[in-house]
Amino acid sequence: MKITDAKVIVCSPGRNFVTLKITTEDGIYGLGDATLNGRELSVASYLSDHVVPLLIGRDARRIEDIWQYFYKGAYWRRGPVTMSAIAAVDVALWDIQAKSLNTPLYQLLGGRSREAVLVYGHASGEDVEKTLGSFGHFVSLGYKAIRAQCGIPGLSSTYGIGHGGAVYEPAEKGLPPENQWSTEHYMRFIPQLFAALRKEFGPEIHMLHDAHHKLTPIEAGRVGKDLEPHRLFWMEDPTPAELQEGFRIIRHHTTTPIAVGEVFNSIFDCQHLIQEQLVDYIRTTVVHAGGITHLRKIANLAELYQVRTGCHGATDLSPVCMGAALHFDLSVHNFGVQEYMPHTAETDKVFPHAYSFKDGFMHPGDRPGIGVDIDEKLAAQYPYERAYLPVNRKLDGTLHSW
Ligand code: EZ4
Ligand code: CO
Repeated sequence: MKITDAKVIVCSPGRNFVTLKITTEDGIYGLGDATLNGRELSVASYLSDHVVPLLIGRDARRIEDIWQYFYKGAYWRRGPVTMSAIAAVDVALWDIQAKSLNTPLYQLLGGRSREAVLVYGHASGEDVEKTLGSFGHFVSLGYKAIRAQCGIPGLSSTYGIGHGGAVYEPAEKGLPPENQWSTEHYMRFIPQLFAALRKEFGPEIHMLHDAHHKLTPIEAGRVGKDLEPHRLFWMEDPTPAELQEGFRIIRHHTTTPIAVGEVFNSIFDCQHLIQEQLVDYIRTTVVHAGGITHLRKIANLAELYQVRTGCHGATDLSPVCMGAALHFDLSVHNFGVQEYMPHTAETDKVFPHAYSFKDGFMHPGDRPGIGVDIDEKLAAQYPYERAYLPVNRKLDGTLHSW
């Protein structure tokens, strides 16, 4: 089944997405997400300038071989741009393979390991009261797992907080906004937030929190310890993970479960974290970690060490990625939870999809392939708009992780 065409579609139905569409000689096509938030055009160029010319004429069924061809063949390995481009090719090929066999993708990945996929939603607010309100809204929608982020008293703005009741959007149009940070303010406040949430919502609902790489290992150990009475499902990205051994310090101080990996792009980024059992959940995702092919290898390594998956799933991962992730989640044995932020109505229209949400769980649907399509005519009405993630500065102006 020869590949006859491949094209990169950049569109911005509310936010930017990069999509690869691969077509074969018999007319079957597949889609892959290649969106790298805030650096979208670099992957679009990597694909159209350097990958597409090498795809034409190849046998679309040779998914593993094509993966290795682009990974080893480029000489320059890994990195978010390369791995997102390879992921887009990989997912498009899995989509084609499943469509050609007239089956939903999960059937090719070992079949269902569960009935449906537990997802967590994003509650946030400028203060405790608003965050409680937002959390309650997600409870009323049926969510069984909810992440809570809150504005910090004394800081003018914090990443991940929706304003005026709206959900937050990762990346804003124009140049990067700047937020304020103080670890001391945060550490004093965050246990109070979760005490209030537990008091209001009881012991059963899963509560998650994202520290977004802002702490040192020993600070993270302290936060984890202070949060222990509130039994979090996980504390995410407690410290930047370039320093994998830093997680050992966190482990020495707290039993709060740790999740990490949304910025990782290969198995080598998490090898020690997994093998030394320094984390509980690995958050690598389809689009940024080399597609279904590479993500399965990460999950298989994690399974040996009782580390579960918890794929990133914010709105900057397109519906194409969400669809692929749900097939992966449904099939992989050591699944933990899937992040889910619904896309806007505009985005959903550009990417019609078979996946659905019900009562806190999602299902990829049973359409052949990944079950996500693109309306190219509609996509063309939403041209690319420059947008960036924010930066973060400490109160004295020093640049900090966000
Ligand atoms: O910052 O998706 O867990 N979710 C997150 C997101 C990420 C963005 C990055 O593009 O941390 O808000
Ligand atoms: Co995160």
